[in-house]
Amino acid sequence: MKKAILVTGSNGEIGSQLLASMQDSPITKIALDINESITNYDNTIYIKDSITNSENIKKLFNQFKITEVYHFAALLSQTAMNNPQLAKEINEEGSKLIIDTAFESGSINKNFVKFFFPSSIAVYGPRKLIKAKETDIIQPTTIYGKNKLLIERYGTKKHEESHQNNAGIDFRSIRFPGIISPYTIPNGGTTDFAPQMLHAAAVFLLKNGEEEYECKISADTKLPFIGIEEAINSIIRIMNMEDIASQLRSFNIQEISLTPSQIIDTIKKEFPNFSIKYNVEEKLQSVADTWPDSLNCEKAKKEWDFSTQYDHNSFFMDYLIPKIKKHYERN
Ligand code: AKB
Repeated sequence: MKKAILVTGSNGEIGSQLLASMQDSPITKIALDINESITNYDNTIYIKDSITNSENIKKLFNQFKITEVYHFAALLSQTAMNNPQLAKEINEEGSKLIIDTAFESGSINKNFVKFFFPSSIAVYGPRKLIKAKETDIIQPTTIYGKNKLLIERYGTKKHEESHQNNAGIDFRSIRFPGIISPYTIPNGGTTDFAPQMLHAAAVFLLKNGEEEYECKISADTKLPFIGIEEAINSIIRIMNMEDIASQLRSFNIQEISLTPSQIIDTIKKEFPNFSIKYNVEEKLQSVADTWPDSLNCEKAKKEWDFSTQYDHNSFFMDYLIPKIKKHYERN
């Protein structure tokens, strides 16, 4: 049976960047997404389907010896809030189906399928924590946060069962903060304001776009963020570890914590005529007020060598702004 890596949500912000990072690898990638593929890489089989299609998911694991799963298919926080039943189907039932099928495949083949699950800072709440630890009290207030916490716990339980049986899955997870990519503009998330502001400023300057961005989160709301490159590097690093001898399976990472006012102050250094107006939306603000303003990343540093390289200024001046300018000059 041919070895393969399964990437669900392969058209999404993280999935598409991970697939791009693997494009030169000779191993077969199976790129599964509900939408038509946006790329055409070698050694990649594109499948347009839902992760809830159990017959086809099981068929994939029977046709290929899937050694690694990167499971990104999900509804983000705001989309989940507006579609709670669909969020339960995709974020919970769909994720359990992928985990169970990987577990069965590993058990039959008497090996461990490495399983990556992107969790989120949404698992925290109801108070806004500072330097939140993985072991802090977590009572998520959003559908999305509850979905993510349930799958963290389910994956950890199947991981423990696998290691008792010496076959099944090796579950690894990162609690992602907001992600800022110079290449894509997310929607449906609570932290989207940060990348949206940056892209709006670049489009205003380079493509005669709107000179003002409407920010729906209050100016002083601090949240943790990470650049897409470090997010992908961290996924690769945690999955390349031969073993992670830790009962903890979901780890905090971040590069920087930012408020909308800090972002605009930094952006204006490069895009001086760009401005934002605040029109706070309660349903976004009420979520942001329950998510931590920063994360303690010591466990990730200790267990799988997570590291960061930027401070507030260099995150923008040395990384985001040069890359976003090149992105819009090219496109
Ligand atoms: C969201 O805002 O929903 C996501 C997340 C932090 O999980 N970006």
